[in-house]
Amino acid sequence: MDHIEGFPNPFYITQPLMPEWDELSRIMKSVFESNQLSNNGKMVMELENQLADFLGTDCLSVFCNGTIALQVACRALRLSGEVITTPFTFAATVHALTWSNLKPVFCDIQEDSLNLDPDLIESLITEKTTGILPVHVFGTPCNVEKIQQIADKYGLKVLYDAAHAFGVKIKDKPIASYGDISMFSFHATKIYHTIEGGALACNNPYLKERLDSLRNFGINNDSTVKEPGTNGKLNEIQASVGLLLLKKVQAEIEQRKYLTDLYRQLLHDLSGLQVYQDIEGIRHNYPYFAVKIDQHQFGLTRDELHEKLLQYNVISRKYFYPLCSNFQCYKDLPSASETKLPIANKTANSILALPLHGRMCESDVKKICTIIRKVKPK
Ligand code: T4K
Repeated sequence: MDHIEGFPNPFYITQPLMPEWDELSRIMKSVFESNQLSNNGKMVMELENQLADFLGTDCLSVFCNGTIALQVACRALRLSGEVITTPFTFAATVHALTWSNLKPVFCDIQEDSLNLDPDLIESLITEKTTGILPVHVFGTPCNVEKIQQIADKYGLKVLYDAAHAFGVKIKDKPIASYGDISMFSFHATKIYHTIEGGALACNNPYLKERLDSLRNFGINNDSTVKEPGTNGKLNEIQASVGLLLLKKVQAEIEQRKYLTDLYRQLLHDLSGLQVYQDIEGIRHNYPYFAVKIDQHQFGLTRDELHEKLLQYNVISRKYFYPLCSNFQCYKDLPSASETKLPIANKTANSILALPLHGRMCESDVKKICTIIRKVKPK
């Protein structure tokens, strides 16, 4: 193969979706002129309405980030004791349980969906279990029906970490309609963002009232503080960025779909590199382009491919490595042992996320694929 130049500058896994400058300055001006910068102002209220509409949920509360939102959800659902979750996720999922004085119980994942394996949940339920915290990893929906059946059978709450699943639908049904609460992250690295931010979606107005109170120090009104809340509020500036970006997110998803299809087309014949296809009946949102490396067939380990790509300025990411169950703070939990989590351990060593965002163009994907072909041993 001919010599191929790397990218002149680091080519990152993502670049944030950006508002138009003139629109941004107009909206900022109106916020500053209003003198209301935080505490559930006009922009936050408007954003909540528009997001509830977009995500197809009855009730939605925005937060300063997804991690605090998860912690508030744990408290609002009155979770206690043990909560079953996946080790193949970002640290925040499991840490939110620990910060809520809950014991995470790790459950292995499915090889195809990369999500918590519902067939293994029942064997992990004890008299201390009060909830399940599954993650729609890379936006692929969990087996929501099966998870709900188990939750109903044992009287457990289901709190979905839908950080990656903004706008995903299962047979036209919004992802937020499953479980008791779904958490979305609006961090700058997500397909839709408010710089930092997050939301909790539910279909119960009483629960929303409690979420709103908990994110505002537990204050109910001028003379009543019902319970120890926290400060989880989003401010007016970030909410207005969110309003502007909501108008752009559909185009972002479409461009990502186009680039994802191109990646699939250009990489599908490479032995030892597995691309993931769309699932019938699912409206995907393309938050990441993850590939799975079989080192024997590909000729390089996932880590070696990651290193080789760096030489060409392609900054791929080993999401989610290390596995949460192997963190220093969790590795001694009985459920964290490697023998109990064989698929998750194998997966964490073989998945690589390649750059994907709406500002990339066709030639970027072609170049990354050419580089991958070049570094793969013959
Ligand atoms: N649950 C799940 C399943 C999650 O994935 C996350 C967050 C959460 C819960 C918690 O939600 P939040 O509390 O964060 O709302 C990033 C994000 O910080 C994190 O939000 C996200 N998941 C996680 C998967 O990824 P890093 O450490 O990988 O990000 P970082 O700073 O390395 O950024 C990745 C690349 O993006 C950079 O190399 C360059 C680019 N970038 C990043 C930022 C922040 C930009 O171009 N501009 C930017 O402003 O964690």
